[in-house]
Amino acid sequence: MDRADAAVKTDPSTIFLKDYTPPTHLIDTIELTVRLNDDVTTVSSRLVGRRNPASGSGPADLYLDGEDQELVSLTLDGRTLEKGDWRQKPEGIVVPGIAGDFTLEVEGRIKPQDNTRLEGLYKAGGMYCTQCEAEGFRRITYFPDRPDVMAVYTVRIEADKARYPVLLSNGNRIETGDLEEGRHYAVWHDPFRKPAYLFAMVAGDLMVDRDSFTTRSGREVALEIYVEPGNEGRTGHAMDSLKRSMAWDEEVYGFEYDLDIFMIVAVSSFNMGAMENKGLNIFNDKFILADLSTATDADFQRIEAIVAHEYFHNWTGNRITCRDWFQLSLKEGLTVFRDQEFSADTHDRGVKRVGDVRLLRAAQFPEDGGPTAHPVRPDSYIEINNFYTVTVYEKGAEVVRMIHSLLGAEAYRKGIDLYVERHDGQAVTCDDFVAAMQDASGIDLTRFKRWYAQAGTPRVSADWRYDEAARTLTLDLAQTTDPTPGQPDKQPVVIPLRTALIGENGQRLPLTVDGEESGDETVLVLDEAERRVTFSDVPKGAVPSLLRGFSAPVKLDAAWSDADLGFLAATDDDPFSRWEALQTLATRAILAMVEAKRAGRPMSLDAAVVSAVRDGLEDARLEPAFLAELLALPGESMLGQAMDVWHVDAVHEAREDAIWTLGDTLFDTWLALYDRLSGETAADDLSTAAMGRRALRNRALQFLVSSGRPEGLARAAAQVQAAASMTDVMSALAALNDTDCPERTEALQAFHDRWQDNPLVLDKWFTLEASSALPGTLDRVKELQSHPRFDPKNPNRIRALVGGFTMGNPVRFHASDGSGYAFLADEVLRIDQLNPQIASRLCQPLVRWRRFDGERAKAMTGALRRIVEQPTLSKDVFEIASKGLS
Ligand code: 0A1
Ligand code: ZN
Repeated sequence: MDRADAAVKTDPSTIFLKDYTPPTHLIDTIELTVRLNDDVTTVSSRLVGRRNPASGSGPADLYLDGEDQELVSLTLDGRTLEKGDWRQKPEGIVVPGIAGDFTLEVEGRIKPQDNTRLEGLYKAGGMYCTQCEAEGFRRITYFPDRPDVMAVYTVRIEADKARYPVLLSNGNRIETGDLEEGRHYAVWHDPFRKPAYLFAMVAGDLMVDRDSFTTRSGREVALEIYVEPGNEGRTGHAMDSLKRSMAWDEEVYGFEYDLDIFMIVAVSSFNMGAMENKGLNIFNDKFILADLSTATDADFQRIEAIVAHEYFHNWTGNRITCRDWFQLSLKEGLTVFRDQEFSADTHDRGVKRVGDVRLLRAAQFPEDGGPTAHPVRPDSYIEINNFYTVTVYEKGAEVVRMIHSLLGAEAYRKGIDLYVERHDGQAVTCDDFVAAMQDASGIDLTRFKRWYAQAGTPRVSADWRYDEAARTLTLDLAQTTDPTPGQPDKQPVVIPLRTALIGENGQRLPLTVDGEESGDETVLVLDEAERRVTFSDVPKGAVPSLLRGFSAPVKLDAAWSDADLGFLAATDDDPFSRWEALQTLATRAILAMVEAKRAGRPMSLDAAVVSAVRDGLEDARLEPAFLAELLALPGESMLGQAMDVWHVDAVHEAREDAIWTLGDTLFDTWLALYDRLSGETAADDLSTAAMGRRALRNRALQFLVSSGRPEGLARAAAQVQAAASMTDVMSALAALNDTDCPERTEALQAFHDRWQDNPLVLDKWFTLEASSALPGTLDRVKELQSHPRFDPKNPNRIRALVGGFTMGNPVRFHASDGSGYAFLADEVLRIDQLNPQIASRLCQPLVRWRRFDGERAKAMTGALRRIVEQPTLSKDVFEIASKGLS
């Protein structure tokens, strides 16, 4: 077998958007036969294609991508091709001189059982499954593996009947039957043209949960969720989420499902969250399996959001797909925006927005300010798998959200309708999407499109003056964006700033903006470097509420005094802005403590924060879920981002001290709140309101434990023991996790013993162990790598233990002796040999070295250098580590 080992890539080439050319040939149909065997799996395909008129006429080379397989034979229009009739390329083959219609038959052999990269066809547990996005199909058979080649698929799967009774692929099952030697087959036909990345197949001994959904036009769709034996009975929440997603998409977007069957398969080894293959979504089982005893409220909500996301791709991604991978945000930004809105409509809109902004700031802002910064539509890549990023997904969603704000809901919906009318069945670009929005609304989005092309997080400054005599408030806005790699000069972007003025009594004031009456809330558009806005007839004491709802993905530096922030934290009716005011106040106070600590002065938390927290606790109007968010202090990495240099230890200590102060000063209030809510929340109530009460109760518990008083520890230990729900158990364990006490040790051990046979729950335990701020955690992580239930190849296990340490434990990962960095480099190099995608993601924390002091920066770059110097590095890790050093 000529296995081109995927690893050796010392000088990987860069692919540029500007080099895009249409495919030379189109493939209309593919008939694929996969014969699964324990040793060698054979794959035969029959492609019926033609010359692409958009690319030219006359003879042209047909390029077929192919990797990590043995090519057995090639037949063109019935004639077997000999060696000289085609050329081998490093990552594919070329069949020259194809001018018109053609039929190409390809025979190959693969070994899915040896596929540790989890791209293409592989074995997960006892089943076969596929992952073809972005470029996995080429690991199954030779094919023009690019999203603008869309074909109709007919797929025949053959396998041993006893071991693989279930055989699935996209579309409709059109034939089944038995074969000799205990084997059987199934044939599937998908009537919709699709790119190869949406192909999927599964073979296994699986349990199925069946239901159905009647579409608004009255068609009945069979719904099936497949899991491995032992996991049946844990798919109810996913099924319910699916049905609600289908109804929401009809109602809000007018999108109806288009096949007669929709299937989901949950697999135990998966590189990402899930995959939207046409009619056959494949999921990381972590995002399907849930029941009351094993899943937290956060798990339930995440499952719901991911099920919705993948389902929503049926229209935004599958019916209309991407022309090339630079356009990835066309489907991902839009689909994330859609799933965010689904969750907001389903639960609490304000809480959802706060959570989304938290993620954007914690993960996307650092990416946008670091060496791997790239635009929502990147210009170049070495390995496309590295571009499934928070920028493409989450910032991409913010870009769609801004279009929604600028156009308004009605014109946005018209834009969507026009987009579908123009492009259904096509592979298109972000420009096509924006053009539909522009044409449907009549709003010029030319300048807006800079959001797709320009990397970096814009900084917006806002300053204002009040003229008491004239009763005017003059607001000065300005924007800048720092240079990012390859983009030294930045242009102004179009920033919608949702704005209100809050009067002394806490009410929104009527607005007159530059002489025009504008209701009591307006969207100010900042599309130049600077803009001045004058509000007239403004009473004394009014405070501007800016960037309401986080209306643009920017860093706002506004001239609020601490008193203004305290006022907004107590009164602002926009949930995001209210939360933000308290966050900003707390950030200022904790950073002042960091300064004090570094200067050798005693630290003390500003009393303004204590009283803002007390005000929040006393505000009976607030929903518990929102209050739980309001009372959470900014995390360590957020605080680190607010500093020129992230002083890891001082930030950790200052934050701990701030939490202790709040826990201690307001102890009686927390205790009363905790005890009151304990009586009010049934553990099996999964309503949004009950989840909110649990969140608030567990926030109170966190402060109680942090106070260090025995009543706090006792309540946490009792909560673990009561084991009423996984949410309560996990919250109590998390509250205990940084305290060196017998309660912690006993609780963790008991949790381990109870759940050691459930891999997904045991992952929670691995993460708790890895994210403890106690000294000795790194040694514990290394010890746990030999735990009998730790599978060093399984992405979920790696993310739980190694990722739990490197991403979830700043104070130990960034130990000043560099031990955390050395550990990560070893892990990246180990995992890269097996699974480059996972290794490359794991490597990310090291590229942020510029944020740290000289000693740490040196140790981080040393670790990166050790990685880059490894001769058999994958393209994936090479791209990230080398950009990290540049
Ligand atoms: N399209 C999927 C995510 C996904 C992307 C890449 C994968 O393998 C490299 C797998 C899944 C989504 O947005 O959910
Ligand atoms: Zn997606």
